[in-house]
Amino acid sequence: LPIGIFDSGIGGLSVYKQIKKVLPNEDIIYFGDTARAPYGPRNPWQIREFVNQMLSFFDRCNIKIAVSACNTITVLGLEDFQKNHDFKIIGMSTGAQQAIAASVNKRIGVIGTEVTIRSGMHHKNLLALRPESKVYAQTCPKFAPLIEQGKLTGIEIQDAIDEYLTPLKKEKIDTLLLACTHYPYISGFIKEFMGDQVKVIDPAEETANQIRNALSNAGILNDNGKLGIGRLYFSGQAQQIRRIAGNIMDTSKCLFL
Ligand code: DGN
Repeated sequence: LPIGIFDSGIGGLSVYKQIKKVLPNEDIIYFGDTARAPYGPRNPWQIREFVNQMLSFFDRCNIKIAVSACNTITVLGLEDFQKNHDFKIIGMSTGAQQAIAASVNKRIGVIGTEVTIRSGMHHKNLLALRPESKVYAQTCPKFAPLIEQGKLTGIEIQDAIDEYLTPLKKEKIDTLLLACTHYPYISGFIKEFMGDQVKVIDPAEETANQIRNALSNAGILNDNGKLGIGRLYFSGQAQQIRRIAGNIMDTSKCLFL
């Protein structure tokens, strides 16, 4: 059975890539709700309704595990969703452990959507691991919509980076946690802006390892040596998304549906 990955849009493809690296033999079904992205500014009740719709799609697909490749969904709490489904639902890792390990001056930045930052989840997790840390959280509402439009370079994204990251630079953070799965696509520019002394953490690597462990513990890991197939579904702008996806990942083993 395949792994089901879902996100508000194309952000989760950055998680897809990491999962593919760790679990190359697994088949994957990806659902991106591009017709209704971004979720960041939406009401939590509405996001919950959309997530229930995506999960009932996965019920019909017969998957073995679902991955919420979206922080905005994960911070709402996955326990309620879990009740109605047979497959396990794994959310985005917070990356807190990695960030704490990376930070020397104990000044850590977190960037994400409005819902994610408002939830305070990353903040709490970081402080739980090292209470004397200083955590600087920043919402970046322009990032995900620009990325969804394929604007990964250019003046608009540069201006947004300047606007959101200047305050974090002033706080002299030495570690920056990407708490949104869209941001790895612009991590090159983020690193360039923040400078070499700042370590940028993408929690997707940890998420992929968690999935491998969950599958292995349940005895449902696929290691037959055959490269898995990806089936990608998008609820809107399919043509444009297909082009953008082709720019950000190897889609040769993917079917767009
Ligand atoms: N990629 C999603 C996340 O990790 O939060 C959200 C993007 C969005 O819908 N704004």
